[in-house]
Amino acid sequence: MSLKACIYDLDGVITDTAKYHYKSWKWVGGQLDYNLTEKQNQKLKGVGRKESLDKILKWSNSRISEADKQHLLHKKNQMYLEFIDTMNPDEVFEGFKNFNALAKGVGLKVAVGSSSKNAIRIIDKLDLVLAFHAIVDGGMTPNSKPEPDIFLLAAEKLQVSPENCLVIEDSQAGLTAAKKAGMKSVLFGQDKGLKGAQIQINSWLDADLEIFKKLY
Ligand code: B16
Ligand code: MG
Repeated sequence: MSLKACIYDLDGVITDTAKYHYKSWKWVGGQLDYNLTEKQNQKLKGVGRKESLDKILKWSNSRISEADKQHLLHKKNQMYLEFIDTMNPDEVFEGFKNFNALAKGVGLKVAVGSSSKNAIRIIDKLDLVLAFHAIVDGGMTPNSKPEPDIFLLAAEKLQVSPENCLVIEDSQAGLTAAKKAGMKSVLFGQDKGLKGAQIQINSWLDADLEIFKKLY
């Protein structure tokens, strides 16, 4: 078996949008008279928008109508997009572009597999639209992470078998999705206690293609 493709998560792996999600979800919490903590926000990483609101409603013991849910989701996204529209290419994590160029240079396919329905807008703000062979976002599959749909569609678009794909992820939802897709994974970032990855790297400056290849 050999490594043929890298599938990158977006939020938390290519750039940091968690801080923008947090500010927007915190506003939603406020509407429910609930103080959402940063620790709870961590648990929303990689989780789809609707599913994230469901978690906040549960944590806050809130019961609201379907119409109010839709209203909060709409407002949250409007607020989030205002932050996204201020983003620029300097917000790409250091070392990512080098790693991606190296991977493509040795013939690997590369894709983004994100739960975010705003993924293409973010990738455009980062000026990375042409950096990938495929982009799969949360609007393209019936199920979001932790289900495997997003990564399986990315592999299909790349025409690479799942067992030859390596997922780079920062969230438990994403690592679980990779495992369910039959793909190996790298945990990106400094979080401890997440399960399912073969190895962990702190940043793109630690990413070593030779070590990734040895996983196969
Ligand atoms: P949106 P990823 C995920 O993106 C985020 O980590 C998660 O916090 C967010 O709720 C989800 O996208 C949905 O995002 O509201 O923009 O559709 O990490 O899978 O790239
Ligand atoms: Mg992520």
